[in-house]
Amino acid sequence: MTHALLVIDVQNDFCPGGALAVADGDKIVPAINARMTADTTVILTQDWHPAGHSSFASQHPGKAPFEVTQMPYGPQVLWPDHCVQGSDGAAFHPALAVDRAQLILRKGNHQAIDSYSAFFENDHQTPTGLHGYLQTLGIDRLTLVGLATDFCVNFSAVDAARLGYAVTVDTGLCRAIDLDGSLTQAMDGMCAAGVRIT
Ligand code: VGL
Ligand code: ZN
Repeated sequence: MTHALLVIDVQNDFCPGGALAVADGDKIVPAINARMTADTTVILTQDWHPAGHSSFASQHPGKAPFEVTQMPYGPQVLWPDHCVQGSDGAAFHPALAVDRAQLILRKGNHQAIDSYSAFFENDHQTPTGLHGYLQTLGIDRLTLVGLATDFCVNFSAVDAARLGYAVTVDTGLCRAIDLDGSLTQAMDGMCAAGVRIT
């Protein structure tokens, strides 16, 4: 088996009613479940922050959610508190077929650094371990779906392409935050990295 379906961050906080709700984030769940065919290796990622994480605007006096600040590793969008470890918001959407997953990869668990990508934290250096896992299994083709198109899906897809995987992002099974043109920028970046967009 050389292909895996990588389902990014389909969690309550990214769905309507959640702390960092993505419009229609919940609408993609049935179609994602349908893509988990019997012959597909399914990997889920889960945004998983400690309380008071450095990506939260609440930790930066004078800053509001969705403003950008400078971190030691580069610019960082500041978010509402979201996906706090063990909270309901961090749980997967209740309709997601979690039992089909072979691996659940948690990311963003280090206090001082955010991690959009499933492969590297936002310093683009600290690995999550996913590359080693996929290599060990001989997986070389990835299909990415989930939330949000312009952040965690985008960063994961670009990193995967750079690591040499054949990457497809199925945008019908993704939804975006779209902050100040971030979706257009993400699409351009993914195309430039050689990601196939369907
Ligand atoms: C995400 C912002 C902050 C995502 C995670 O899953 O796209 N976006 N944390
Ligand atoms: Zn996050």
